[in-house]
Amino acid sequence: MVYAIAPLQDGLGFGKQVTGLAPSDIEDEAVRRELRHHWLQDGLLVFRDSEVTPEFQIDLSRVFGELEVHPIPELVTDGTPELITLVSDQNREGLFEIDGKPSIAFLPWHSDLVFTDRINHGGVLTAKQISSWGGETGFIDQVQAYDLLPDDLKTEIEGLDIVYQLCVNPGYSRYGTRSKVRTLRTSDFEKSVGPRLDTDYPPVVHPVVFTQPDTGRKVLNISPFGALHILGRDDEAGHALLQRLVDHLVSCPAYHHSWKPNEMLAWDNWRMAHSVSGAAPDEVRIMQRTTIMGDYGLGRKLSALQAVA
Ligand SMILES: O=C(O)CCC(=O)C(=O)O
Ligand SMILES: [Fe+2]
Repeated sequence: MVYAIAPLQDGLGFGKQVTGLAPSDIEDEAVRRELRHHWLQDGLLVFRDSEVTPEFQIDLSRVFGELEVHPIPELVTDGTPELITLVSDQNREGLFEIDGKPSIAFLPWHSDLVFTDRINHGGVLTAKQISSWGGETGFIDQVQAYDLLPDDLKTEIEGLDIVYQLCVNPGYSRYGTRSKVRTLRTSDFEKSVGPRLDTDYPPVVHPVVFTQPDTGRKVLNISPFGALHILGRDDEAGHALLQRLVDHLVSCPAYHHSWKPNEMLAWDNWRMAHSVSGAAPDEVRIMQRTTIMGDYGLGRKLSALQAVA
């Protein structure tokens, strides 16, 4: 079977689906170039009807760049450091009530590694165990979000930065979600990582707007989950502005991926905000992801800025 590339969804404005890609296809440099082109141009690639194995997932990830080991050791997979494993299991990980409904897996809109000063360029995600309901992975295009901003906001946010810190519970993030989140069971992740947040994951700063090096397009570079405040504007007006930007971002066109077997998702993390909807609490959902290295060069540690000031 020859693989095929098509738009992901009519009228969406981002994303491609790639059907029937085989491991042998990515030995060809022309295929690798084509995939890289769409990854950068379209932001999100949905691979369907591929024979998914960890080896193929890792080899496919290397089409887009070198891989790095994720900076949170709790997530790194034993024996396969190229992969993180994200387990949602109410007996080990968090159980939440989202707007009154018990759920696992819920993750607010975010960019990966925004809590470090070097945001990775992307990831390739697979589902090891799928939920019978929920657990959809959502995507919003931040290039489109920038283009859709009113002109006055485009002017107002030029040159602004946002302070971020790793957030270990969706209910703690001021800008994570408008849903009402109640923790029914504290996750093992929160218990393990929470106490060493300030030592291992101190606050960092990223610009609100960044220009994609490969295309010259501007990106509304906001990760609601983990955002603390606009740098130097931790006041009512600053929070109102950030809330307005977050409200705009999450109202932009979104794609919600409902997982089936033999699928992989690849996204450009410098441009695609993503989220996970709450899933069936009495089941176990397991995902695995690679972390594709890169540095857009604009992140800084807050302590470094304060030392200069
Ligand atoms: O579990 C998912 O569907 C996505 C989790 C996520 O945010 C990620 O892999 O970066
Ligand atoms: Fe993520």
